[in-house]
Amino acid sequence: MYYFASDIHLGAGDEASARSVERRFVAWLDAVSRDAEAIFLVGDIFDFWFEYRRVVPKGFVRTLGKLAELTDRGIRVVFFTGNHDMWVGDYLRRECGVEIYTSPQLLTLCGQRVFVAHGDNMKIDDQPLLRALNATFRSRTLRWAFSWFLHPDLALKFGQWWSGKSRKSHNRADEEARRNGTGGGFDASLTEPLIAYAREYAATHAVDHFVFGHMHFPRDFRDGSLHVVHLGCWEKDPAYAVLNDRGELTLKKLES
Ligand SMILES: [Mn+2]
Repeated sequence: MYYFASDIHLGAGDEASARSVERRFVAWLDAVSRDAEAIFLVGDIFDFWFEYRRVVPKGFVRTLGKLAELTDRGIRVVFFTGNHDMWVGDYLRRECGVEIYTSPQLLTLCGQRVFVAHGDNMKIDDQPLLRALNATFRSRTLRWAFSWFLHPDLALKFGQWWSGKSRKSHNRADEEARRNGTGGGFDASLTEPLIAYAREYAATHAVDHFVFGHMHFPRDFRDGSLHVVHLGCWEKDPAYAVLNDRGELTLKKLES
């Protein structure tokens, strides 16, 4: 069996809620490890991660320990970077044994062609500000400057503030929209650009399933031969996907 989860946003919110999300995630890792050949973590596992050559962020010990235990047992853990944790270095690979991808991948699993991507930086041609921000955050020079000239406490403080700010503004938009009865800020329409991306990609490539994170809205979309699964955000709508030996990919919600 192959499992997929994204947007755990470990470390987000106050200490108590961050800890409860982490416990839940670790319990899930434990549960699926019984029959998992591989576990795919599809981005934004950490709400903020920035790694120096010899310094990593405090916290997350339950998660890191569990990941190390799983890979020691021979279970593959594949980590895709998201927009909140794109700045991983070699620590997770060396210490926890995870494989790291920084770009979308088309994989063959159980005889199925599965396209896996976090989903940020796709279909954003009409959003120049977001494109500029993405380019800035992906800049190697900036990352290098950050890690040589910025004290880790300051870098982490800035990063946590930035991550919290973007999450809060999303949540606020969501609440306002719900109050005004105009639907949620997080709703199915958010997933449309990635479905459009998948449709275009599938026109020129053989793909059986697409798996995306990022949109914080769990959705299992089928249209003819197009199958797109959007994973949920664990703070709000914890969900995961599983690919079984018959090649069927299913979205499952976690009971709260
Ligand atoms: Mn996210």
